[in-house]
Amino acid sequence: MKLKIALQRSGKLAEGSKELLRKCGIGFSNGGDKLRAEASDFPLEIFFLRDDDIPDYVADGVADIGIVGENILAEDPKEVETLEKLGFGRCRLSIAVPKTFDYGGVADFGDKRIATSYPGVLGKYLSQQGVAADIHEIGGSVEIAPSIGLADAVCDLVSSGSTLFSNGLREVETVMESEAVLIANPRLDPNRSALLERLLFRIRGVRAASQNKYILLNAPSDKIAEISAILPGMKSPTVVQLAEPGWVSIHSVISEHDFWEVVDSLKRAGAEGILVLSIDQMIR
Ligand code: PRT
Ligand code: ZN
Repeated sequence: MKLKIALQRSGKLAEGSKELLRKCGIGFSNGGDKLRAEASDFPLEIFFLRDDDIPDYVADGVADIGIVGENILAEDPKEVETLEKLGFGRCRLSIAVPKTFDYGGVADFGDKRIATSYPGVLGKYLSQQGVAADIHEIGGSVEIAPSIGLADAVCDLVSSGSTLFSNGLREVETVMESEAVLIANPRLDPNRSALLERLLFRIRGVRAASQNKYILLNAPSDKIAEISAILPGMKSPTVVQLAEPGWVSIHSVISEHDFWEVVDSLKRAGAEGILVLSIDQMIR
């Protein structure tokens, strides 16, 4: 028996999804237009699909789990469980207006036409703001709608902002933030649930590793207590004697989030020769 996972075949989530499985130690052949692959070292069968179809496949049980953007689920909710945010495929659904639009606030969209592929999410957002705009649903190339006279504004996914910029548009409101998430069929049998738990354990290890760094530094022995207090580590820092008397090397794990603040405090406390390495796996 195998766990079946649905991934985007090509597009913005495809690479991140495959890379996540590989970092979990799961190898598979990625032969061009293949729609299906068997993992070589985990009981996993992989389906490569269009992203929009993934929630349906998972809800119907054709696939047990899948990776998809939160924006897709928000627009078209399906009977699936969201298990874990995956930290890639980050983007935001934003409203943008032509540079010539004299924008004062959301109320300006009253009676204006907004082109989008996300009529559901946008409609909910505007009604929460008490604005009645004319939402014009289009399937793609939303960014050209204002220049061809189809709409006054657009609501589309943005990551770097360069698509908006090169189409003379300016981002004015964020409707939602999104990233890739792992979803599952809510009625998995116990065998598949057990496989999913094994996979989730690995995914969490990969995620924790990417959010933490391994740090090594040299310090005078009389600073061990002060520096250890700054570096909690997984248990407590490792302290190793250096060949030079009176000096030690201190090793620990720190979160990427407060990395620079920690480094500043370490330097103030007398740390020297600070090295920071990335971590491949982290099992708590
Ligand atoms: O063929 P298939 O249906 O599978 O793919 P698709 O074309 O429908 O989807 P795809 O690959 O464009 O996006 C898949 C998912 O990636 C989305 O549902 C989001 O969750 C996520 N994602 C992350 C993005 C972006 N970043 C993104 N920048 N999806 C789309 N874009 C598009 C955006 O629509 C716009 O056209 O990229 C352009 C803007 O990018 P910037 O960098 O210029 O701002
Ligand atoms: Zn799609």
